[in-house]
Amino acid sequence: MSLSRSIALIGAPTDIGAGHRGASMGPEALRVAGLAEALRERGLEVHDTGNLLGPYNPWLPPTDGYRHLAEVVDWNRRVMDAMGEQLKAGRLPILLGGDHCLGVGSITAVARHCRETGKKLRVLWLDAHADFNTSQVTPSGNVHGMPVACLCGLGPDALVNLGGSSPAIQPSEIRQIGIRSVDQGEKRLVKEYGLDIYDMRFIDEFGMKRAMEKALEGVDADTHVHVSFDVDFLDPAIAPGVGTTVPGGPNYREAQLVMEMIADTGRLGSLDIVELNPAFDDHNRTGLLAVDLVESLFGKSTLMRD
Ligand code: B3U
Ligand code: MN
Ligand code: MN
Repeated sequence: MSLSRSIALIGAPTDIGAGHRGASMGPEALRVAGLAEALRERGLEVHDTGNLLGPYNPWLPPTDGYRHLAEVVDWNRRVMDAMGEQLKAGRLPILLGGDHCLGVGSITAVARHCRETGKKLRVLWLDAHADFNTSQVTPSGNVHGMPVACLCGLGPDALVNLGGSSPAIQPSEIRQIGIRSVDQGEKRLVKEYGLDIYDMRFIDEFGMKRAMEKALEGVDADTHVHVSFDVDFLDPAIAPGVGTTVPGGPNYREAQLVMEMIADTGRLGSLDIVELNPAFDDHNRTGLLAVDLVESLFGKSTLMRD
């Protein structure tokens, strides 16, 4: 098992890239739901590094197709540095978002770490949305709808080049699972860039097992697996605590299977938990569910194996 036994929690309390306020409360909701304790229970060493500090949300309309671009860049730089520092120290960093615009900083750090250590990278993007918008095609200007495009080299220079070179990742390094909401112009870009997507249609037809087998194809001993877990991936019936619910997502059993199959690879190297929005939640139900699923991601439910 290559999994680091030492975990670092990094809180990034911001909703700077989102269309609803409240994801800024995500890190605390995950702590209150017992994330650190649950991981310790798994025999892992957990260092909660606390929350990063960044600019407040001015809640302005978009300019030139982006909302709060300068603040988004600022937060992402802090996230990139914090994730990079923990990876360097040999810890498995867990980013507690915060909205999904932070995936740019997080995954830029992970990609750089992989280049430096000669590892292959596999990003598993669990989400209702493809997050592949640009300033030209975005319906909202919200940067949480753009991080995958930015990572693939499509977006504002400051985000695309956050780590000093572009693109941060190749489209062939990412697999998207659970997708069911893609905007019109975004669809064209996703096809043009050849993203490997296991959408709800695929999951309905072939099942989650097949989707995950395909998404994990090629993951081997030299692979660093990064999971970017947008909580709106889950069906809103079980996970109401997100800003942008999309009906028809994975149910509890399907979500558990996703986590278990990733755990079975033993290659998890880093994780984002993003878009948890306590302002929309019911007594932290979604936060508790996220912790439950993360436990499975760290091997809790592979009861029959060890
Ligand atoms: N695709 C839409 C909505 C959206 C994307 N990501 C989330 N919502 N969470 C947009 O605004 O880009
Ligand atoms: Mn997302
Ligand atoms: Mn989403």
